[in-house]
Amino acid sequence: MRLPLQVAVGLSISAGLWLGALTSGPAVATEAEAGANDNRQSAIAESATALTIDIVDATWRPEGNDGPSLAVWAFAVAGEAPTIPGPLLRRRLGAAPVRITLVNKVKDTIDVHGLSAADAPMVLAPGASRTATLTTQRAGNHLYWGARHGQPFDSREWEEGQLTGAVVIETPQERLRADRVMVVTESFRFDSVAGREEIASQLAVNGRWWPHTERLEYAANDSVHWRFMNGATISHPMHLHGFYFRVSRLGTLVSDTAIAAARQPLVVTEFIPPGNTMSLNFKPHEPGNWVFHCHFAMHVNAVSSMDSTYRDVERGKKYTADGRHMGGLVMGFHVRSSAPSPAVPVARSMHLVIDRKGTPFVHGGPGFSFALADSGVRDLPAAKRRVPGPVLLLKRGERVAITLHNRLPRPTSVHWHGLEIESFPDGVPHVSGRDGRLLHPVPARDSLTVEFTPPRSGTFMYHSHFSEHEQMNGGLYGAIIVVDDPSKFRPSHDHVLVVGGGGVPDVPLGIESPWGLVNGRINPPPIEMRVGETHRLRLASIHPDWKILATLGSETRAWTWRPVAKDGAALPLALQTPALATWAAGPGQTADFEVTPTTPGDYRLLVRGDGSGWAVSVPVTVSPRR
Ligand SMILES: [Cu+2]
Repeated sequence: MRLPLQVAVGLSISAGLWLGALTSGPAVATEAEAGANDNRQSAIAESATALTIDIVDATWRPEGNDGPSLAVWAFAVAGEAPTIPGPLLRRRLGAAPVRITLVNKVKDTIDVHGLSAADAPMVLAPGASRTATLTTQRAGNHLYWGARHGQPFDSREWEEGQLTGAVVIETPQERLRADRVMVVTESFRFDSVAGREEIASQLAVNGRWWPHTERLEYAANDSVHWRFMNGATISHPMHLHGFYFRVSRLGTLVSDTAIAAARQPLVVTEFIPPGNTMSLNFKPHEPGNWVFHCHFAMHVNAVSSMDSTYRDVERGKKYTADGRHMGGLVMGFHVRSSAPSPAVPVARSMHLVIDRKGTPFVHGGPGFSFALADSGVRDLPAAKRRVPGPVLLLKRGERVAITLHNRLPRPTSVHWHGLEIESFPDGVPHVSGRDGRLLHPVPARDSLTVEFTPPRSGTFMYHSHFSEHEQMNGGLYGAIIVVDDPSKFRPSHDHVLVVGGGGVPDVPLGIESPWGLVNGRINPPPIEMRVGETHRLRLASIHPDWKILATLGSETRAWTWRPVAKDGAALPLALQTPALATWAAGPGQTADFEVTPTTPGDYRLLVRGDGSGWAVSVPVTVSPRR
């Protein structure tokens, strides 16, 4: 049996010191310490036409020298230390092809994919070497990866999870602008803990686990270009705080497609399946500290770490305010500016009480709730303490001060998801803020007032950004609707549907909640529509564990609707074309659709967690024309 987790004892190695000596000598090397690869430097020199890469046993410390030391396989440029992810293979479009020789120095037969134009992988028996030609005729991003012989990409488990590297073929235009390449990797297996099978996982971005990931630095209004590659066997809905981004390329393991500018929506979350890639661009106009992270709660907490101390905290659902409430698939960046934040007068004050849910969930168990109160702190009746939180109807351009009254016996924090606001109120404890003034969690039975001005009308969300797997499954989520004129908001024709968690599950670590709700219900009341009248559906996907699939229509036939907005921003006109009424979304995404029913009758909006076993059917009743 393999022992993937090895704790190094009495061995002190500087993370910056690469042990080149270990890679020379015998064909089967001793374990070398893998360095984190920040993907700034191509492993292929400009004039080179050949490169040799070894597959080696390695130890890896994604959480720095004090964190666990993991035994994995890794790629290494011959004569150098291995890196995680593997060496960046970056070339100019049309540059001379490169002969890549792979040498297998581990004891298993390894298939390597993604380096050769041939359909078949390079099969490397122990000690064997193979050569492929990396061509540069097509621009884009893709992964090269290794696996035990015969294993597909998404069955890779522990050792081979880190046999992953990026191939970038850049266009002349792309070459002129600085960009960053981020590669997500994961080692994965099942562990038996106290008789329960739980998932053991180590996630990383460029070889590091938050808070050890690199902090990027930008000036306000820099043009930011990232290439994001998902080398894990699981999907990641990647969410950017504070700013919209545009996706200019989307790729898979075998292809990459540029997206025309007219078809690039503004988004705050993009769902990236295993093996897929994207190029994204944005201009961070607002100074301060920000994060770009996966919106699956378990990918940003201790479930994604092999640090046993931290995992034990997660098992016990115990949280501290020491900043380790968040870990894993998170990149942080800082936007600097010498301009002070302008003081803007507050036009409206709101009081949001955070308390226990008034009644247990239908499926069992207690929860948490948001509720609006007229003023000040108060104990609200059970009937007001519901899930999801109330729709916060805000006016575009109007500064609002929201006082969070935390009545829970534990800290919390609230993120205003999708709103382009200042850093401090953004809600990430110990991170949000600027110039040394950092946001902290709202302590138990304490309060905090944040203020911001929503600059754009649309559909947004608010949710806990602290201990999210527990607090978001427990009910701390809701919708924000920003409109130009709140007096003209018509709930009769403007329907808000929030898909979220339905209770904190008692499941083994790494196992998703079995419950999902629409507007807090497993049996929501009907949406009333009328033939010939246009209704707007505002769908918000905020279940911390599940991608959702929604379909509007009859049992056998989906309607046609018109997508009008994504993540709160109006879609480009080229994308506002009638489409089959289906929506697939990871957590952290919203979408607005317009629909004009043509035939009276009983229909439904069916919402299910993809692969989850739960589904909620929202009845849709269409009355005849007035
Ligand atoms: Cu994720």
